Amino acid sequence: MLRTQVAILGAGPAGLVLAQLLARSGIESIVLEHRSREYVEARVRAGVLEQGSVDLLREMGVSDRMDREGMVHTGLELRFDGQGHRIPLTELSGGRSIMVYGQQEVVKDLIAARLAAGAQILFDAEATVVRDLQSSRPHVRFRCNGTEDELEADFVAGCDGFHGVSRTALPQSACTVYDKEYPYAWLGILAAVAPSNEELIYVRHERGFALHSMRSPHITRLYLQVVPDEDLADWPDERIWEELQARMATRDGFVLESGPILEKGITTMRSFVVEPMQHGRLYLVGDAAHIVPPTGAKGMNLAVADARVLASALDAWYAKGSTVGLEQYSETCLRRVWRAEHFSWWMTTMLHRHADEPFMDRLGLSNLRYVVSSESAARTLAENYVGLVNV
Ligand code: RFL
Ligand code: PHB
Repeated sequence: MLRTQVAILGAGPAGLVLAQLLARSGIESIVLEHRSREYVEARVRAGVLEQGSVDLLREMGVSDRMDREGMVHTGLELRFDGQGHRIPLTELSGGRSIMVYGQQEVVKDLIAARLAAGAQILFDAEATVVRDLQSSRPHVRFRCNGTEDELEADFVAGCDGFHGVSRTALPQSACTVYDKEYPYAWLGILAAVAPSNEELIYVRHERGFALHSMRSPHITRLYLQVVPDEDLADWPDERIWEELQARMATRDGFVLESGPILEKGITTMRSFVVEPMQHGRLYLVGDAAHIVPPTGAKGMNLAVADARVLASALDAWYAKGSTVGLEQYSETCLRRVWRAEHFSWWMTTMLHRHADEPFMDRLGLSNLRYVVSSESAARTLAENYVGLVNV
């Protein structure tokens, strides 16, 4: 049996940011991660950090590589009817910006920082049961290298993502789930080619949504709207490039550079929130408690924001015995979560094609026209996209 102050399930952005913040307050934790270190460091996911997440990574002392290799963006493009419209994010949000830096790079930097400080991250360790949540000594059972073991802690942080085990420990009678599925998915690729534009391009097209993003001056990240049960086998590389070319084309001859595809995958889309995000001494953090469709680039940022709130509440508990922060954890996080839920739903429905619901298509187009022609509508997009300070 292992013992620590805070048991953290999951070494994604939520678990790792929490572990790093706790360590800075002198609070010990052990992270249990189901997958191998290689696996979590290679998993391609989000790419956009809000200003607040960037500031926090700097405060936490893990920003050296991000500041060297990350790309600060002050605007993005909305493209429809074959024409691009730039939204000057920084100008419209009082000087705030976003950083384009891969989630797996954030994860690598945080793992390196924790391990260099001698912290314990147990990889290939799958949590199977979380119990005794109403006692002052909650336990986590886990399986590591074929053997069963147990971790005892003062608190358990469920940072194990949407498919993790911790949310299942919430009794159904004590929580409410809000869930919405979308009739589309994203086919995402990573290509060894320089980005074709300096900024992100969100495209609405008759054939479906497309997104141009990037990871470095040599690597482009691109997405296409597809159907949820799309078979990747039906998408040879040439078809992907043809579809991207068709959707991204502009009247003035935009050129999308193509190159070798390094990685491809399909992501389904959903909106999901469980309330409250806490039960006894278990606190859910990040995707374990909520999911947004990726069109607003909010998932990783919400995980980081939750971790910050929980770290500060635990710090107050250990330093002063104060329970106020812990009691308010769920309510505090949910305010930001619901703002991001709305923004992500709004961006998603505005930019995707709704094959079976032409009414939604018309609304989306009208909304886009409004955003690119009204400064207040564009400001609404900008301040949500770079991340609101107060929610
Ligand atoms: P994670 O990253 O899923 O980490 C959870 C970790 O827990 C482990 N785990 C377990 N460990 C121990 N025991 C168990 N029983 C366990 N079960 C699971 C898992 O192996 C994993 O390592 O959740 P976290 O930390 O809450 O972070 C959330 C983010 O990963 C997620 O919200 C974002 O990736 C979403 N997202 C985006 N977010 C943004 O902020 N900006 C973006 O631009 C953005 N783009 C995206 C995205 C997600 C995407 N996909 C693939 C869903 C683009 C895509 C395509
Ligand atoms: C990405 O770069 O992976 C990315 C960017 C913006 C999004 C989603 C994903 O909205």
